[in-house]
Amino acid sequence: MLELYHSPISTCSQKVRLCLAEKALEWTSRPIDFARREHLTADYLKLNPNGVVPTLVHDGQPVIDSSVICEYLEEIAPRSGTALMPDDALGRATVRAWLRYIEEAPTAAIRIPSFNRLFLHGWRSISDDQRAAYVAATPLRKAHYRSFGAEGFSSEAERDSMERLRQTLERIEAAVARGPWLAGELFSLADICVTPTVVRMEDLGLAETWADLPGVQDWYGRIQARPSFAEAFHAGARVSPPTFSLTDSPREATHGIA
Ligand SMILES: N[C@@H](CCC(=O)N[C@@H](CS)C(=O)NCC(=O)O)C(=O)O
Repeated sequence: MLELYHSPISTCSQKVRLCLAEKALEWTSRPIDFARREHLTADYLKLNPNGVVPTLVHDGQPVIDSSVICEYLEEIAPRSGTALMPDDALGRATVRAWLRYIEEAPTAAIRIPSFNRLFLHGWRSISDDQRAAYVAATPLRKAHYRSFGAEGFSSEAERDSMERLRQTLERIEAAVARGPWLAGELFSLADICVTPTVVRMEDLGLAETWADLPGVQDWYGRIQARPSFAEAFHAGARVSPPTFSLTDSPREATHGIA
């Protein structure tokens, strides 16, 4: 039995939902409501001490970290649905190198424009004490929320993020020219794990970043045409800034953390 603790708009959750759909695996949804701080309860922290989503629970055993979960799903069900890892060691190393890069560069970078454009209003509308309480409660993201502050991330941080996101797109462009997928002939976990970042860029109005990259456009079109895309990005999983109006209550306004 597979259970996924996740949130619709969380990019890390979207990676795992794409993977589950490609692997054609049955799973039970355990939605986590950030606004209710369900990711920071004692019970959830027992499953995931980092206080983040997603968490997969397989026959009662938790598996954390989205890329690790994706590799795990491929390992437990190699012959179910789409094969997402190459057969040869070099091919698998290529995919894993992409996964490390995706975590270090685009997945971290997209948080800056996401937070500034989607969550700043909500974060600002709560009191200093409430913000401090959140920082105290989050096991993994204290520094992140401290630098978010009440003013959001700086323009330098935005610039650095856009530089890393552009680099990612240029690497995709180069890879799919040889491809047709990131790691070669096989659609793999590398394609899956970078997709939510590209979707989020589009949702934030940043699609111009790949206007001069035809290979990225073609690759993204092929990804969107896969049935897994509609499953993972179901209704309510896409965002459009501003997500929250000025009349939202702080509770609603802090709903999405992704
Ligand atoms: N390395 C983790 C990161 C997970 C992560 O950052 N999740 C975000 C949503 S995409 C989260 O739960 N954030 C909670 C918070 O910011 O307090 C993974 O890939 O699973």
